[in-house]
Amino acid sequence: MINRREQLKDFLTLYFIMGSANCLKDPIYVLQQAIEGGITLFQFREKGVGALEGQEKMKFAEKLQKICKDAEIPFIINDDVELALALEADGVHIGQEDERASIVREKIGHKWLGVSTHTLLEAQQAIADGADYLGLGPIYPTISKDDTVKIHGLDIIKSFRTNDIPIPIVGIGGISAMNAKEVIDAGADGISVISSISGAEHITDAAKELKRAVNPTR
Ligand code: 3NM
Repeated sequence: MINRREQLKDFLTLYFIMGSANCLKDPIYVLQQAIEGGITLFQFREKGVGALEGQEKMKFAEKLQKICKDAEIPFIINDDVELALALEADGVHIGQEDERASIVREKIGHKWLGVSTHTLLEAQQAIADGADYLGLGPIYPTISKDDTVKIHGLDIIKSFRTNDIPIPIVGIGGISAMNAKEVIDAGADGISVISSISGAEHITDAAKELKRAVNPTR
């Protein structure tokens, strides 16, 4: 049997995050093209100006989930535990400002739980609370999240590794095909991106380029 954590680590290689506010083109098309380009995991993050709510959000999530299911790409929901339970999503991702990780863990049972962290202390707490993987950022300046405070650079990834953080970590924030390899070389198990895929002119090519950068042998 495949170890659940080892399996998750592979899925984290090229982790695409998107909501309707991030897309220049039809989000359905964007996700389909991103999958064709080789993304390994998808997070539905419906935030920002004009974000869908209630039934509309649910219907939209269902459509994206179906596309992921057909392609065997795990489907993770940002922040909205009730939606994740209603849709039987594969996991939930939360930030420090969201509901406490230990409470989310209780609610979601064995679904994957990702937590955004910015310090070693936050990481240790997230692990104690039951996180399966950590998001770590912003590594570089980002245009996709306006409440980020400090740019951490690669040093934070290295420090998580030298302090033996035992669960997979993904770098996030300003990652592109130009800098993705150095994020992996610093010790991340994968990269998560919004704009370098959702904002690309040629989405499939952009995803392929990122995949080559993080995973040159496959
Ligand atoms: N979380 P892009 S940075 C959603 O630092 C998110 O925790 C961050 O978007 C964090 O790939 C970020 O376009 C935005 O830079 C990532």
